[in-house]
Amino acid sequence: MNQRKIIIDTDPGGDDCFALLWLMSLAKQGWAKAIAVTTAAGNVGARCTFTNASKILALGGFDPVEIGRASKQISDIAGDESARNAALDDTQDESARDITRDIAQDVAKDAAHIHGVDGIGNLAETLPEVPRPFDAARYSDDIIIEKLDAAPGEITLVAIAPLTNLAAAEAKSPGILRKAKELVILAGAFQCRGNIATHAEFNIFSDPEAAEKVLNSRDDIVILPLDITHQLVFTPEMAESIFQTNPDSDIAKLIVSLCQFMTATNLRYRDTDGKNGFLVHDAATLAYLFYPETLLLRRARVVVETQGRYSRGQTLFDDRHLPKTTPNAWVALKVDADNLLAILVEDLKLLIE
Ligand SMILES: [Ca+2]
Repeated sequence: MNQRKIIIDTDPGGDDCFALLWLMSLAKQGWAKAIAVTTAAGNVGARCTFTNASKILALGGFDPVEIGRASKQISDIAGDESARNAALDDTQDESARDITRDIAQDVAKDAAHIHGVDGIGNLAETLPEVPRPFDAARYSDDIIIEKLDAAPGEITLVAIAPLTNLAAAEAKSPGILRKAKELVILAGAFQCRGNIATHAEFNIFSDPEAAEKVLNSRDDIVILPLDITHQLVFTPEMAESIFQTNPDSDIAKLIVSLCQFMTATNLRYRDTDGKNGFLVHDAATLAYLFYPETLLLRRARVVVETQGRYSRGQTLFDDRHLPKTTPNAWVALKVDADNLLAILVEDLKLLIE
């Protein structure tokens, strides 16, 4: 069997957890091999995303996989305790006034209002402690550089977080991202509303300069944008059907509880157009790699706005009818959401049975 080798760059994050669980299922089935998990600050601070990734991997028995911590310049800012405490203060107050303020504000420092203060629905404390110290972990950019250098053209890099680590790797080692077999990213909003600013998607908005650097790194980047992930509503019924496969499984219990939490916040923030469920954005990257029949993509020159007062973080197509020598991406604009979600459910059942 031809196993696809994967480094996944992630900021767990409720939907990140579902992507990690899906990856572990595909690995268990023999289709994928996790080379490393590199964490970034994003949905919550660097320490939380690192700890969450550690706990999720341990649940699936993937303890030996190396996990990187957010590259230095970000962990110094977003991972510090005062930032985390500030997020805690914000999200514990659920008054209507604060919710309205959060929805209306142009700039959010993280996405704890969607994912919980700890990033995974306030469930981190219910998961077993993992003896993997944050301070002893290598930085994510260093891991990306080492792994891609050691096996050029062999490893698929999947990025489902702000692109800080990838940009840091490219800055330290120019050309390194071209050594990935493929670069698949969850990013952008093209012909739909944004989810953090009017036209910006969270991962791009969190670090537009990093996104720009990554978009300029190669000419075949695969982008899964909000345009298709807005349709990926994972429902409590789906979680329940997975749970029934093996009610004793800790992963099954996590899936139900996390789905319950994420569904509540997604409804509160009107992310699902009123549908009862939550958006499993990050899972779309694995659908592209392992079930490409669920997606339609177009070739494009994609640019990112790094300056605008209202449009910072917006991704745009250059659709002028002028000769282009520099298309840089394939962008998914259509998805067979029913089938993608059904496949995800069945694969998660295989993980826990
Ligand atoms: Ca993510």
